[in-house]
Amino acid sequence: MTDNTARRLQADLPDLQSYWMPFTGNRNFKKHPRLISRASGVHCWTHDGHKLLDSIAGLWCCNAGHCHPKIVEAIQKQAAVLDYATAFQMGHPAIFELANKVADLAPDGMDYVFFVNSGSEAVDTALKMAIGYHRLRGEGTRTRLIGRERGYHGVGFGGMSVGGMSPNRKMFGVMLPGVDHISHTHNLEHNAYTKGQPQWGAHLADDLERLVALHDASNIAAVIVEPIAGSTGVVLPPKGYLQRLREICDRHGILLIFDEVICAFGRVGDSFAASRFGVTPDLITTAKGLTSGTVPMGAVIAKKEIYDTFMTGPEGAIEFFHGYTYSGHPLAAAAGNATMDVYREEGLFERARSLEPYLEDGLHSLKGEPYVVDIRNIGLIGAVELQPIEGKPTARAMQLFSHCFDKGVIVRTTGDTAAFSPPLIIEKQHIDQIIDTVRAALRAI
Ligand code: PXG
Ligand code: PLP
Repeated sequence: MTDNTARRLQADLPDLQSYWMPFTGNRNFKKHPRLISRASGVHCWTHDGHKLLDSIAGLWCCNAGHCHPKIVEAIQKQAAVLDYATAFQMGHPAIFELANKVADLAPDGMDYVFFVNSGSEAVDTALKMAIGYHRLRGEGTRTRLIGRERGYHGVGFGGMSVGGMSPNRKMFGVMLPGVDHISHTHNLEHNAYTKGQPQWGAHLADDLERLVALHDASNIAAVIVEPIAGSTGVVLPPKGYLQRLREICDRHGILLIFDEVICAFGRVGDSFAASRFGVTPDLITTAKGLTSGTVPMGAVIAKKEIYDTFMTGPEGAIEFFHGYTYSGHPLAAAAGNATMDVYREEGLFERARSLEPYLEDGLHSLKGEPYVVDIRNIGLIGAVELQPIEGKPTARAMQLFSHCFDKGVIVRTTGDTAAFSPPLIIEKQHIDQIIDTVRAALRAI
C-alpha cells in the first residue's frame, strides 16, 4: 500500500490520480492532500474536519462569504427552471437584468456589459474589443498592446502576453506579437510600509511615453493594467499614477483597460477601483466577485463610445465575432443577480471601507516581526512581504502558509509575499485571529 492510498483510506479520500491540478505542485499535493469539502461564511473545512478561517475569500472571489443562503437559493431555483440557453442570437431574462445592475455600479459612461466565464476570457475579450474598435474607426494600424511588468491578466494567450510574471510566460514560446510592457511600480526603497497608496512613483506612468516614442501612437491599441496588482503580491498605484496613465492615453488616442478581476465588487471599499481612484478607463475586465465566486463568470464593461462604434454596418449583421458557449450562462446570471442584491442589501462595499483602518492597523502591527520587509494595504486587501531564504525563493512564504494552515488560517502566498483578501463579511475578531496567527507563525518558522 502506498502512503497515498493509506491516507486516502484513512480519511475517506477519493482517488487523486487522474486530476491534473492547475497552478499546483501535483506530485507534492497528492502526497500531502489538502481537500476542502465544506464552507460557510468566512470559514471552510478540510476533508478531515480541520476548520479554517478563509483570509483570501476562496481566491479573491467569495466577497459575500461562502454559501450565502440567498445566492445558493437563487442558483438552485434557476437550475430547476432554465439550465442553459444559447447566448448567440438568443437570450434569457436574467442576463439582461444582470447587465443593467453591473452597468449601474460601473463608473458613469461605462454602460455596456459583455459576459464571459472567467477573468482570462474577460482579458482576451477586452484586447479584441480594443483592436476591433480602432479598426472600425479607420485606424487599423493600432494593433499593439501594452501591458506592465509583474502584471497578471490570466492565462489565455492574450492575457499571458500582456502579463508580466515570468514563470507564467517562460514555457510558452513567442506569444502574441506586437506586445510591450511598461515598468512596474513596486519599490521598497521609496515606499516600504506605506499605508494605502504610496506617495512616490506617479512618474513611472511616463514609461508609457517611452513606448509611444518607440512604436508611435498610431500603432498602439491599448494599455492594460491592474489598478491594484494582486497576483504578483499586491502592488498599489502611487498617488497620481493612474491619472497620469489616463492623461497619456488620452493624449495619444490609446485605450486604457483596467483589469479589475480582483479589485471590483467591494474589495477596495467601492464598486470598482476606478471609482475609488477617480479614474475612468475605457474598458474594465472583471470576474470573481461578480458571482461571489459561486458560478464561473467574467465580464467586460465598455464605454458607450466603444459599444456605439461596434453598432455600425448593416443591421442584422453580427457586430462582434466573439463569444463563448457559456457566455451569460443562466446559473451564473442568477448567481450574479443575487450577489448584486446581497452586496446592496448588506452594504458590503461600505462595510469593506469601514473595516479598512482595522485591517490596516492589524497588518502594520506586524512591522518588526521576523523576516518582514514590507506591508501594504488598501480596502480589504493586504500583503506582508518577507525576506526570501537565500537561494530558495518562495520557501519562506510556503513555511508561513503551512504554519498558518495548521493553525486554522488560510493565507495566500505568491513569491515571498503573503496576501490577504478576506470575505467582505469578515468581523474584527476574525481579523484579530488572522494577525495573531501570522505573528505567531513568523516567530515560529
Ligand atoms: N486578471 C487579474 C487581474 C486576475 O487577478 C485574472 C485576470 C484571471 O482570471 P481567471 O478567472 O481566468 O483566473 C486574474 C485572476 C493569486 C491569484 O494568487 C490570482 C488570480 C488567479 C490565480 C491566483 O493571487 N487572479
Ligand atoms: N472547440 C470546439 C471544437 C468547439 O465546438 C467550441 C465551441 O463550440 C469551442 C472549442 C469553444 O468552446 P467555448 O465556446 O466553450 O469557449
